[in-house]
Amino acid sequence: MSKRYTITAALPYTNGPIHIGHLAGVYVPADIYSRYLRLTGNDVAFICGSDEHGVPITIKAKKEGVTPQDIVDKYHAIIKQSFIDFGITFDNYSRTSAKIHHDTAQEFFKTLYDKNEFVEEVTEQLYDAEANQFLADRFVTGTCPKCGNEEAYGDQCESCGSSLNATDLINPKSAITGNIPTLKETKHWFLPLNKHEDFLREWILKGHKKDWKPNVYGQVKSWIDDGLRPRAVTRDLDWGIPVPVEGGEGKVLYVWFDAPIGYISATKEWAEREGKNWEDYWKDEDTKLVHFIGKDNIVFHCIIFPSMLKAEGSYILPDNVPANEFLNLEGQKLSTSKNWAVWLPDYLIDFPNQQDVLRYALTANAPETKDNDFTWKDFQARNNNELVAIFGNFINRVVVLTNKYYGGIIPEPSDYSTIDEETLATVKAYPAVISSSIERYRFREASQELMNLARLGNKYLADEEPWKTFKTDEARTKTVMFVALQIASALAVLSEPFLPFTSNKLKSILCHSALDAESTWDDISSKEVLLPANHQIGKGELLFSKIEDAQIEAQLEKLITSKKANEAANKVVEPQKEEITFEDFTKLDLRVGTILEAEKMPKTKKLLVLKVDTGIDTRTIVSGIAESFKPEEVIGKRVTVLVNLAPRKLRGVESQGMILMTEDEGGNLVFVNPDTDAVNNGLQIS
Ligand code: B3M
Ligand code: ZN
Repeated sequence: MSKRYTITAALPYTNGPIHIGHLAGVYVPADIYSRYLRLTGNDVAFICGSDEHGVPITIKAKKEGVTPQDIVDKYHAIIKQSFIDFGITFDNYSRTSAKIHHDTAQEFFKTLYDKNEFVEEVTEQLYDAEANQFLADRFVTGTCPKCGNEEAYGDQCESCGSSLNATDLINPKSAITGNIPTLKETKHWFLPLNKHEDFLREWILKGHKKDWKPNVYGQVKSWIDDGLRPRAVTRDLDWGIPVPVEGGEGKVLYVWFDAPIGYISATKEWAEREGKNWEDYWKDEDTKLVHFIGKDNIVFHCIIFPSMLKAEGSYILPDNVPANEFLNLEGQKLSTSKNWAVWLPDYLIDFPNQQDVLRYALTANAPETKDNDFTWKDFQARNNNELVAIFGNFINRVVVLTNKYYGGIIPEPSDYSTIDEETLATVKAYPAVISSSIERYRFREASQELMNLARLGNKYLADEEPWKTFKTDEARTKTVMFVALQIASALAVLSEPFLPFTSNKLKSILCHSALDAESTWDDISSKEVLLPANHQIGKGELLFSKIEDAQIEAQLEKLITSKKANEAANKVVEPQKEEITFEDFTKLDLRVGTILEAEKMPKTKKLLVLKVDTGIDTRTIVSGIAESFKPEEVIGKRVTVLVNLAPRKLRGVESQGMILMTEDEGGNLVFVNPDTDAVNNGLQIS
């Protein structure tokens, strides 16, 4: 029976492109779910848009010397295109700088204001006198009072997910000047979350205990049990949605107050365009509202936004918030600022038309219950061992043999054998198997069930060997090929949520559009025949291609290089050290030496043990360069040595001196080499 769904996906900040972590955490699962609901006959509004306010955007604009509008216009277009490129089928992808959103958010605020749902209060807030600016959100960092994370922001700690007031931070520091903030009075409007504690306890802790993911339920329960506090929903900023009430001059709505309302304004925009009633999707109790987010957004979608909706009084509440955990990359946290990421536009340059490979690899390894790690090796394995060797191989054999034996015309089967009947019965069960996983937001599991269907097809062909029976038993061969084609057709339909591009290709290879009626999801389990005899299929094409080791190596090198370049570009030049006298300097005895021997210090990653001819003697020097140089690379190198440094023991080895090093623009360690063919000798002080 058809139902109505409003599916939202977290609005990405428009301060940069999106990367694989965004896809894995939010957008691919949301798209799988939305595609599946449509395929099974439901009325779906799949909604998203650019989150264009907030401090990260003003920081980026300041850094680049442009306006915040320039930044959001640039990245809104890039992000919107990435979603199109990766087949994320939003019904509307809007933006919070749109007028319809400003109007909707201001109207929402005004409704709560008129209902006295806010507490208006003058409080002391963090202030940076040098920057002449209040410090909210990411304008201030400090230690999280809950978990000790030293990089917490003024509104949230990304490490433990807690929502914070800036004045909660321990040792706060201005992100603008680095100064320690002072306190200054200012008026804001607070949403008294404490007033909604009973409602939240009843609605979530009792109402959703069973069907919300443990990671979500657990976080929400801990916040409610800790006791909720009023949260400021306005800010002293100039970029954002103006506060629409008396005394709101120079103030804007807190980005996390306005952004979730972006789901509503984007639905309005879509409904107007499609001639629908937006209130059916936000105010009808029969509509199921599901928010797809990352775990750092749980507090906003399970505590703050529902409290806003409840206070406003006319909206439905989310039925589920299946938040994913974080995806790491090659063992390190994905980081926009450190450029430790795989950006979607870059991926498509290196792997053109291979969106489904990434969708599949990210789904099969999704951080659904715990943080997980994306590795290029796993990406290659998923593609080569599953998509190519199982799914693609099965389809290729079916299509090639049907063309080779029957000119692409589906043969008339004879009586089914037991194995045929068992195989077809198993195929009929797959829609329910995959549906069950999807409806419980277990997309990893669902993707593996899809691959099991492809395995079934592969095994059926391998066991029945039509290429052998073709010469000896024409009737049997026709039956086997007929059954295999039914499996291929089922894959074409059931793969659409996961592998939309492949599904389209396969449907055109099998000429689904020439059928009287294209098979639906439910047809796979109810129809006796999906592809009838005498139906003409196409010639076929390889659905997937092998990914070579060299391609993976290139990606790993690219990661390292871009991270180092980013480190160098963002390198903070250490201020000059305390002044020394000429006498101090004359104490240094610097020599040009030659490295005669080198070996790795056992059980360490960083240390090489060197034998160095200093011109005075040959001595042992332990140097922390093992992550930049192999021992054999440094033998024979002329180096600058500080020879009169007091000896010291490192891991039991006495080091008698110091080799001078510096870094190149890529952040790689390099020797401070005298630009001369000086031999082992003292450096003259000129
Ligand atoms: N802009 C994304 C984030 O925190 C944030 C989501 C808003 S959803 C209303 O990464
Ligand atoms: Zn924390």
